[in-house]
Amino acid sequence: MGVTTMNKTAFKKKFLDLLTEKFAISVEDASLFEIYTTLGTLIRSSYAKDWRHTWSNYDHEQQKQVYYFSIEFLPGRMMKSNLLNMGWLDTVQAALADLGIQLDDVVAQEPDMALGNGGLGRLASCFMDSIASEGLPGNGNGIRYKYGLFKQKFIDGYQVELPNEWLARGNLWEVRRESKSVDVYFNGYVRLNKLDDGTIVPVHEDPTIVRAVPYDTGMVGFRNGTVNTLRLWDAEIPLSEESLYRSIEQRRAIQDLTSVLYPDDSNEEGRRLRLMQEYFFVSAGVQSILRHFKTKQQKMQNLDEFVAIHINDTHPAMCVAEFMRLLLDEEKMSWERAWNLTVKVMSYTNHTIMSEALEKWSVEMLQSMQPRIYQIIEEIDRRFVEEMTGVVDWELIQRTRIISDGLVHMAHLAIIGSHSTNGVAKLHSDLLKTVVLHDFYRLYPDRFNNKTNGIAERRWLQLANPSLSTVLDKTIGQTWRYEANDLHLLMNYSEDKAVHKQLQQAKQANKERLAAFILQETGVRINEHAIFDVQIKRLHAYKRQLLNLLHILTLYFEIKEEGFTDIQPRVFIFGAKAAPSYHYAKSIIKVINEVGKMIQEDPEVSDKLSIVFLEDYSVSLAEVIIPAADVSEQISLASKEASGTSNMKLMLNGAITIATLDGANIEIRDAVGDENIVIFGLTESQVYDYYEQANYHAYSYYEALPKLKRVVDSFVDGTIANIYQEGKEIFDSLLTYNDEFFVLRDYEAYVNAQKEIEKAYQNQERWLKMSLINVANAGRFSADYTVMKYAEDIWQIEAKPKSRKA
Ligand code: 26M
Repeated sequence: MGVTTMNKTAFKKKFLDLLTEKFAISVEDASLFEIYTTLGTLIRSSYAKDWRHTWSNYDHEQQKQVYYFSIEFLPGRMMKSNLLNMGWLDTVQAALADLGIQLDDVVAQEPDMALGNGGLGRLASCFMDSIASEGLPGNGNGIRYKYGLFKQKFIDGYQVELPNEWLARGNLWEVRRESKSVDVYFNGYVRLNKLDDGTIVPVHEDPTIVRAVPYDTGMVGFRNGTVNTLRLWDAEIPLSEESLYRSIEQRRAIQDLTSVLYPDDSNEEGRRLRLMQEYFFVSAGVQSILRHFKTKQQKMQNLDEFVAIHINDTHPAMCVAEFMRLLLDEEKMSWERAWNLTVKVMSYTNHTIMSEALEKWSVEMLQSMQPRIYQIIEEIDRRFVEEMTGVVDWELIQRTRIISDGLVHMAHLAIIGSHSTNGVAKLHSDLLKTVVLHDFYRLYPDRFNNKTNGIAERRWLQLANPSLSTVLDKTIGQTWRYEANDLHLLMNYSEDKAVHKQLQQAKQANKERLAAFILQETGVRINEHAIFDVQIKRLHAYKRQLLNLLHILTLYFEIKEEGFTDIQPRVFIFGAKAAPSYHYAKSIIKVINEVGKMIQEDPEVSDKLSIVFLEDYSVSLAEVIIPAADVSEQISLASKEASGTSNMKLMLNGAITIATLDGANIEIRDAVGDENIVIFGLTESQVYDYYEQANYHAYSYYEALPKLKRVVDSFVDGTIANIYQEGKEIFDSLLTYNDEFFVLRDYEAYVNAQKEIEKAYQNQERWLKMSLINVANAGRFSADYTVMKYAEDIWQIEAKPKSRKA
């Protein structure tokens, strides 16, 4: 790569030349956006050769590649991570400084690429970074939405959604590849043509044809010369004859196809456009894989030696049927051979146990939109039932078959049509086997496995937290920058007061940076020496932001009504978007905002407590919040959070976790030990006992605990202004509807756990040691290790031996 040989002088010359070429302007007169565009163009053209080589090497070496199909990708900004991975970051930062430019001002010009809702989309992007950084042959396949996840504003404390036009000023990183376009068929009907020799050929009659045009983005590996491809598809009107006569409505329908990302992060609403999106990127992706494969001198029968397809949640589950369709109808393969290949090629990850999120489509909708795909799914279902009949009992077959009660069950299709089903943390994978997918586990025990999630530690530590990174370099050397487990070297300094001091200073600098940001965004001046207590994740009842609020109100009343004075000052920081149609979640936002206002306007408490609910939580905002966090709130009801990944990011940045034994929190506890995390609340088995015995009575906790009663009453007794309806709604959810997520049950344990946090913080020596141990043990959650496990156990792909650039 020409990249690492780039020195400051050479860079400056290239940069200034390009600025003149592109804009005919001097650096003094250039706008930040012109500088951003110039730098981006230079970056892209500098990895272009590696991108081409990566691609042609995979081909030349006939390497097996994985294609990660995901309806969401959430990379955030890309400029700084590209610079880091190319090995350019320090050089460019210094060169620009010489020219009087701050790199951070330049990178802020880039809009976040927010083509995802939350955990699932961000995980896909962390995986793209790690796959490239491990030199693994892997590509992403998704949708190029015109509008990203909505922008969130608060008006009178209410969430308001605004469109996110992320492409308005163009996108530097993508390359449109017209020549790789494919056609995707919708609607119409299937005629089975019988040929003279008796073979039957299905013909898709009267289809609506949509042209799928790919936009490719380079995924730059960390200093290894690998640049993989993220391929996102856009829908266009085909230029063919008949389309000239398309009605306005038909044209609109095609443009709408890739227009918006659905903003629900768990509720399946079964909308027709969503189903169209799913088939669109599945068909385009699978067609382009097979088209490319056919350019190789290889037999179709050996396809599984060259291609792995990963189904990220059920949204791309139609990969199974589309792959079958192409092998059967286009390649004229026998059913048995095609099916054999399909199961070997496909693998599936489940991301949630919440039943509302399990996708089911009505037979009617799927059949009318995809007549041929529906036929194939029917045949997969028929053969499944036939194969299982007489082998297992009838009820089990009825519960696991793909089509039943007029619905097509997408998870069933994904499991039956693949060789691997994995959960995303140990507990989650166990629950899949014993509860959620137990029936399938009985049928296919060997297909089930765990792959605990991971995070791109380069982004979440090296990029987001330079202050801590510098301390690490000085203390343990630089190897942690590419071998995350080397963070463990920090354990040698767990008692070292000088290192503690440096960690404290780094944290303080990050807290000051966040405080300045908060002042600028909200006008609120927060106490920089308070505990920064952070809960950042989608707003959902099961994640229990409400429990956090009950604790805040408890502190409030202790100060106001019980005369407590010696509490450790705390700033409670929230970042969360609610799905626009999720009424209850929006009520929680409103109430948190009103409580925040009440506290802020009350001088008796405002120097001890404050709530900052930052608008428009995003990847870039997370990069400012996480390094400044002292406390990480991971308080979902045990069994509900499949893994969580903000828990890993916060731990990596030295925050102490207060958590239930849910998702990956359990593995974080195992990593740091009981003394370095605060655990509270019901366990998963206690939750399931309540379900079995149906003996939870929320009201009895309300009655028995005076502090809890005071807090819950405040939602309806006028204590908090402007929440008449929302307060009532929340009050009722707890008492009238018996508190679905056991908030009142876990309240007392949570308040006590918070006291433990406070006590630990007041002993800074102890706190800094805890914090250090968290950083030191976060290496195991690097997505580099996670994707290597996927590569070995599931995809069976290999990296070429590493040639790491210094
Ligand atoms: C469904 C239908 C319509 C529109 C959107 C959806 C949908 C979108 C995203 C449903 C679910 C979606 O994501 C679920 C998700 O983000 N799950 C989270 O995945 C993370 C990565 O594995 C885990 O860490 C989280 O625990 C899990 O909640």
